[in-house]
Amino acid sequence: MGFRICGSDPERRKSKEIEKKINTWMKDYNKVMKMLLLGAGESGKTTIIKQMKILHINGFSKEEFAEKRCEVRSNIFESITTLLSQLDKQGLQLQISDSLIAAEYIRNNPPENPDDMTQQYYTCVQQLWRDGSIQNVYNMQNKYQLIDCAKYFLDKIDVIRDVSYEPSEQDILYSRKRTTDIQEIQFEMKIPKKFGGGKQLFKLFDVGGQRGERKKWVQLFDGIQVVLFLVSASSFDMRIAEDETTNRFQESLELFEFVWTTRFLREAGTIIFLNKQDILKQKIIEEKKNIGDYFPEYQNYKLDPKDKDIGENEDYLRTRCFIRDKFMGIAKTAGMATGPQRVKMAPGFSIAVEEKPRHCYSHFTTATDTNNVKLVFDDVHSMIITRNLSALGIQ
Ligand SMILES: Nc1nc2c(ncn2[C@@H]2O[C@H](COP(=O)(O)OP(=O)(O)O)[C@@H](O)[C@H]2O)c(=O)[nH]1
Ligand SMILES: [Mg+2]
Repeated sequence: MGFRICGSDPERRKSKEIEKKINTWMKDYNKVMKMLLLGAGESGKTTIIKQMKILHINGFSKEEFAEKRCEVRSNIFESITTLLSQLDKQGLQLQISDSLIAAEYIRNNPPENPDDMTQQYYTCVQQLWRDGSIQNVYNMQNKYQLIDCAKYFLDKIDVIRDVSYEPSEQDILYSRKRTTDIQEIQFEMKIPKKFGGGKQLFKLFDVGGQRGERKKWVQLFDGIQVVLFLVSASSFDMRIAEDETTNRFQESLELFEFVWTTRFLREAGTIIFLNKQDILKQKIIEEKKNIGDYFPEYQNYKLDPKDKDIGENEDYLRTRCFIRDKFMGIAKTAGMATGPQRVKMAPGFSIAVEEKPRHCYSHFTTATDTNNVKLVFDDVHSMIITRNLSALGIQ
């Protein structure tokens, strides 16, 4: 990458200095960009890792396909057993007589291994999934914990029950397995020509999001340049799996406040992915859910004219912008009111340094949609480059 700046002597000296700065920066920049995915459980972190594998690495290996096949089948097992146990808890009864036999079979024959589910087991799952009461329980899912992909896989049983079933990329993106360790992937992205061309190396870290996993986060904070904070924007009417009383959206707001204010991540750029927009849209438009029932301040929230989008449902737009602004509100206030910070220069000698205002970026995302993630990630990449250049006073 080369920047040529011409002019008179003092200008030339200044431009030399800038060029030196750029070269130093480019050296670091060329090394590796360390990014960390953070967010509550089930917000979509691991799905982003999968998308990066599809977009920037050669997709999934044979072993991964086999592992995901097992994961998909285990998701079917988990979904149907959850729905059945909730049937009793919600005081409902199966509507079709064949369903009673199917329920008995499912209860008495749990597979030892998800890949060992018998054809009869699949037939019973299908029978139950057709039953109106199971559908009713499914529609009450904010009252208990059901994985987001339940419907996606239960609708696909005919394909998944086949002995030669191979999961598609879409199936892999929808499959759910709780992350309990730290995963790291490395990939390259082309630097757009307008920024000088070449390649940028990324390291992306994924962690478990549930409460018990969060103590492992801090060990990764050192040297992180960008935090991608994932929010499950559709979860405003749900409670967290850990204690079944805390609202998921509230939990996410509090977690963001911690991430935004921790001194270990002060130097990192922060980008919020307001994820699961597809589910949010469906909840608002088709299921007519109202975020105001959970967050009363929504009633007074006005959609800014710049956020209007012709052709898009206004209730959905208002809800997603309300969610965004709750996070932006934290970014604007939390951790910024501390005034000048004292920085220790030598024993007994410190100076006051005015804190730079930090900017938090956000995107509306659907992590299961590869095209959407590609566009968002290209944008994130350009933003990182521009941010770094502007920190050097060049843009
Ligand atoms: N429909 C839909 N499902 C999503 C989206 N993002 C993630 N999921 C699903 O939500 C579940 C949890 O996602 P995961 O990436 O494991 O969350 P993590 O706990 O933050 O790593 C998985 O079944 C994903 O397929 C999204 O934008 N839309
Ligand atoms: Mg995960």
